[in-house]
Amino acid sequence: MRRPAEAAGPVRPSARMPVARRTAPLRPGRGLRLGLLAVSLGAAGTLTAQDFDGDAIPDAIEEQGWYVAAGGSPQRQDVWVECDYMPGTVRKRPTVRRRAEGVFARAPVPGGIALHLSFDDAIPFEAQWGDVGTAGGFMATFDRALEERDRSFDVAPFTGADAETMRPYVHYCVYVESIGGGGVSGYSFGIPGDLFVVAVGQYRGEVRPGLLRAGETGILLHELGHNLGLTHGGAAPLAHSPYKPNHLSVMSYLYAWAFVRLDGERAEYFPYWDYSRAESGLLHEKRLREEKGVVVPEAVTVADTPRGDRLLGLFYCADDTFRAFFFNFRLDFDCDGVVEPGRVKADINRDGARSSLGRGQDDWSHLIFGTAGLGASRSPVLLDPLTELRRPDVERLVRTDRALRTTRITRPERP
Ligand SMILES: [Ca+2]
Ligand SMILES: [Ca+2]
Ligand SMILES: [Ca+2]
Ligand SMILES: [Ca+2]
Ligand SMILES: [Zn+2]
Repeated sequence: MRRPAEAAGPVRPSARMPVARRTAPLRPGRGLRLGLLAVSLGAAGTLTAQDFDGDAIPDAIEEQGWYVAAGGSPQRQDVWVECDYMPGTVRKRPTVRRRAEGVFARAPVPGGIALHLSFDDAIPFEAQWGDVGTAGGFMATFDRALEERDRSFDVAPFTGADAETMRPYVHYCVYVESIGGGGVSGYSFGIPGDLFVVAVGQYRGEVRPGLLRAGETGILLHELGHNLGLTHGGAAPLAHSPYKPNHLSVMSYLYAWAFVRLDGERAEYFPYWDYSRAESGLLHEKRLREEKGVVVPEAVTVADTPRGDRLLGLFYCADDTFRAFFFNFRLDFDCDGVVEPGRVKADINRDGARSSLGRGQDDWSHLIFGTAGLGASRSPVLLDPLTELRRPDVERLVRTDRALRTTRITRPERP
C-alpha cells in the first residue's frame, strides 16, 4: 500500500536526532535500563523527552492508550518490526513470529524484551531482487529497498495518525526470493539501522526443509541484530569476523541459521537462536590450547528449552569444513587428529591470518535501540556487502548438517 502523506505526530524527531543513553536502575533491585532521549525540535531548541525503559521510544508515546492497546509498554523495551514478503519465501509466518518473539522474550533483562513482529502485505514475486555483488549494484539494491519501503511500509500494526507517530520507531523488512550477487541470504542496510532483507527462499531444495524453515527465523534475527547495532564478531578485535567460535550468537555465521545440540549420540541443528548472553574466554590463534578447548561460562552451553538442550559449538577447519565440538572440553583446533599438550597454531576464523580473536561479547548488553531517523532514514550503509552470509557459507552449513546427522558422537567425560 502507498504510504499516506507526511503528517506531524505528537513527537517528530529530526533526521539528525541525537540520542543520549545511560544506564541506571529503574528502582532498587530491578536493574532495568533508563534512557534519556534528546529530541531536537530545530529552531524551537532542544527539549528532553523521557524514555523510562531505554528503548528510544519516548514515554510521551508509550503512555498513550493506543500504544498500550497494541501491546507496547513504557516500562518494558519494545522492538517493532513490519515485514512484507514475496509469496512462498516465508511459509509459516506465525511460527517465525512466535520463534523470533520468543528469543527476545528470553532476553536477560527483567521481563525480557517485547519484539512485535508483524507480517503484513504480500508483494509481487520476483526471482531475483537487487544485486549486491558489485558496488554500483549494491547502491541500486539499497535504493530498491527504500522504494519498497516507500511503497509498502504501513507501520503495522498501527493505523492512521498513530502509524505516522510510530513511523520513526518501526523497523521495515522484506522477505525476497533472492538477492543477486553470490547467494546472499539476507542483508541489513545499517549497523545500527532500520531496514533489512531476508532472502533464504533461494535455498529451497538445497537445504533440507526443517533447516530452511529455521533460516527463515535465524536470518531475520541476524539482520535485525545488525539493525540493533550488533556485528558478526562482537567485541574488538575483529568485531566483524563472522567465524568466532566463542561468540555464541545468531550474529556469527556459525550460529546464524540455527544452533547445534547434542541429541543422544547425534548432533543436529535445531530451531533455536540467541544473541550471546555472556563474555567468553579469550582465543589466540597462535596460542590455542587443545587440552582446554573453547572456554565459555557453563550456563550458556545449556539452551533455554524445556529439556535444557546441550549446545555444541562449531569451528572452522583448514579443510573448509565446520566441525562440532563440546565447549569447555579438549578440542583438536588444528585438525591434525591429535589433541596436543601445550599450544598449537591454526586459523580458526577463516581470515587467512593467525591472530587474537579476543573474547566473545555479551551481545544482549550491547543492543542499540533506535537511531537517528529510524523509519525515515536514507542512511549510509555500514555493512560491507562482500562479507554478508553467502552461498559458500550456506554450502558449508549443508555439509555440516549432513556430517552431523551421519556421525555418532561419544559424549566425553567431563575433565
Ligand atoms: Ca521508551
Ligand atoms: Ca517500551
Ligand atoms: Ca591437534
Ligand atoms: Ca584467523
Ligand atoms: Zn550479517
